[in-house]
Amino acid sequence: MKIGILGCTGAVGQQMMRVLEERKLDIEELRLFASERSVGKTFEFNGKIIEVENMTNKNFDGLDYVLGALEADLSKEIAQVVVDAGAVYIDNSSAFRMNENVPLVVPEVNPEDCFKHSGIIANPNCSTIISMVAMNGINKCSKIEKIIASTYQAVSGAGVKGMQELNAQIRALAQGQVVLPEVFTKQIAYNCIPQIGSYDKNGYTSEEMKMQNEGRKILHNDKLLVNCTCVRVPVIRSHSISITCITEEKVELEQIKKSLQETKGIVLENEPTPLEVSNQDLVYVGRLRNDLVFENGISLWCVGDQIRKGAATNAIQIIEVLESGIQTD
Ligand code: 11C
Repeated sequence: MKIGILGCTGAVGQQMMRVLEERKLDIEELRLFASERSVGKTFEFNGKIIEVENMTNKNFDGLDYVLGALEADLSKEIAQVVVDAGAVYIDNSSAFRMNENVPLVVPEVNPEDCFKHSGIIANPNCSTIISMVAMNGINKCSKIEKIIASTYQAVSGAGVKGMQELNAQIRALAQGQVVLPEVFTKQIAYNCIPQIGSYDKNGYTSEEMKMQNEGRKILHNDKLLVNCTCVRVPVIRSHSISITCITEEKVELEQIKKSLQETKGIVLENEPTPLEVSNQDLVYVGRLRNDLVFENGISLWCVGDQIRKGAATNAIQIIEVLESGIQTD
């Protein structure tokens, strides 16, 4: 395979390189692309030194897959050029997620959708990926009708600059200095910020609405209702989500536990924390219990590494599904 990475210098782009190495994909050539200021930088991949190319030259000829780790507006500009060059474009941004002819895939949940692409496949939002891996185990027992979720999102969701801001604020505060927020709207060190994304007319943010809009597409359930509150927390790189889901029929907790244990990509552990779960590709599910308010409600806590399963690994698993050629539906 010949693979390209767009936005190779960012947190997700860098992680894509490492995951490609770890999962031992059969790669004949890897090409790295970034904006002009990174041209000429080098990175080691599988023991070889690769020089970063200028993305704006738009030379993608000969590539089989291009992984996009760009902001949505840049991704929109470049996607068609990638597709016209003959590559399948796997985009981590929100640019194409809700387009009808773009599959939105979590490989543990809806791998069959990968094969319905017309050149572009989208990676879902990171909290949505992690939540849907967990929801999949329950949805198999009885259709999930409603989800009430609160996210505890790491600063890695805002990229390298987000992680730098948290570390810099902790250091500055330890020295008694005043800190001014740049990446986040308020001080993130020793704090929680109940806003991620821009506000919609309904009072929810763009990030919160992704859980419903993208969740409907991934679970193939247009009627799914989601009430989500997204919160930025001073954690470096794994997102946690507290979820109550309401199923069509009453399902015994033991049956749900068994289904989660048998579901791909999940580890059941009572109190998983973001620190413990970081640097892994699995979604940890804990605090599984019957909800006290809704008769068919199940409550749980799930955690996953945002840069890996919430972004880079998910995109590379999509390549693995396409290469396996196995359509499960
Ligand atoms: C965050 N989840 O933690 C966001 C970043 O939909 O791809 C990724 C936004 C997205 O800030």
